[in-house]
Amino acid sequence: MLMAACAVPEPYGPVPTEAQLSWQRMEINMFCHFGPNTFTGAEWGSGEESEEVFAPTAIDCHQWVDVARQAGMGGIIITAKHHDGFCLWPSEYSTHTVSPEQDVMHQFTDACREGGLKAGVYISPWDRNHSSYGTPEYNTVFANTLREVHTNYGPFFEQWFDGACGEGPNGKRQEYDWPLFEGTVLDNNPQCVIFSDVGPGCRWVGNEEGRAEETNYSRLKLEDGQRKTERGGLGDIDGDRWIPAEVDVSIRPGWFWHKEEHPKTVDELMEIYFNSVGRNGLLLLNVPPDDRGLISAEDSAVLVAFRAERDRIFSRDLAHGAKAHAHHLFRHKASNVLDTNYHTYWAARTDTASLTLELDSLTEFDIIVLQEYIPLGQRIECVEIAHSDSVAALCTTIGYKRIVRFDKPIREQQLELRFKAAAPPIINRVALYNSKAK
Ligand code: FUL
Repeated sequence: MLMAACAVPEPYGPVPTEAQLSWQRMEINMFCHFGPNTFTGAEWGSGEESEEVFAPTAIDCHQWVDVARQAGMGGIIITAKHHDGFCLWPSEYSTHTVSPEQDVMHQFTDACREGGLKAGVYISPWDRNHSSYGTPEYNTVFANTLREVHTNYGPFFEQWFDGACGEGPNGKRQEYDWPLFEGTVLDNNPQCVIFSDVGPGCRWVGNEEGRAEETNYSRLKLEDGQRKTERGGLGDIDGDRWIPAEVDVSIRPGWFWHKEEHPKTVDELMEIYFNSVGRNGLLLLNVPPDDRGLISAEDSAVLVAFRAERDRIFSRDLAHGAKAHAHHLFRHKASNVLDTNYHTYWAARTDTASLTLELDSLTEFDIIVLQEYIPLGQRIECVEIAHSDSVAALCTTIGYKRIVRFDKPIREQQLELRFKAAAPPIINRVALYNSKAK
């Protein structure tokens, strides 16, 4: 029999669907920009490139999957069609495509399935090649294209809709029929998380630099499908839909591979990690395959080192073996924040509530990881981190995950976390790390 104290608390506000929750828990995925631009040096192809331009000499999507797995990523999103309109599969709805023998989407989705990674797809509505672009007919063409990709190569964990809307071959812009596009994806693939500037599955964080804001609500307020307030990556405190932020950024200066460009350093990638995953965002890191159709040795070496650096810091939780006490009435006990079971949590009874961690011995740490149990909503608006006579106030959000860094390491045996929230806090994880430890 379940004790009353163990009953699941009421959710607060909108909550993620199961698909959104598994998506958020992936934390880091790979983006692969690949197409004619890989061979021409362009970032936005004109749509007039000859199909023969696309000629990878040694394409191997299994290699992409191996690199992504080694980098600790759970999924890969491929640009099946970028703004130049070139389709990486032999589409019935376009003449600007690979040959049937070259079907990259087939190879890509097979490699993901075989390697145990989730496959996602970017299909640009902006099309600089298609003759119907800029006319109402194009919306039907694009919906057919979506159906074709999702039924022949799906299921996909994410559909990436680029917000770009430029001119087509006849100089006209298209009025996109978003409800038709979204409906087509979801009819064929109900679990697919749809990315766009405003969701419905997840939203653009508002920049391409790899940075969410410190305050980042996973809620949005929309009116007629449009954002009510323009607040970049912040989300909306009073949002009525669960639309979390995705942080897309490229490992290189461009989105496509260019011979003369080089990847970011491990330190730059770590900064991006802290500013994305560490600020309640999902990191979508673009790693563009080269003109052979392979991820370059330079990029994979940085990715492996990036993974090793995360493992070095986060493999030893210094709060392991500590005791946690709640100071106020609670519904689920405080010690649940210390285990690694995602679905156990400390649930307070009051909007302002605190807990103390008592560590085994004096411990030096410079990172605190906090996680709210988002299946019951996002609640925290402020947390104070108090120890000895110092209090660091963090009047921002936590959400799925917040990684707080301290410039100077803290050496303490006891630590108090005081939360202020819109509804009683529900925290499923508190962990401490020392980034300087060997
Ligand atoms: C942008 C596009 O215009 C870029 O080429 C790239 O695909 C990026 C991810 O999204 O809107």
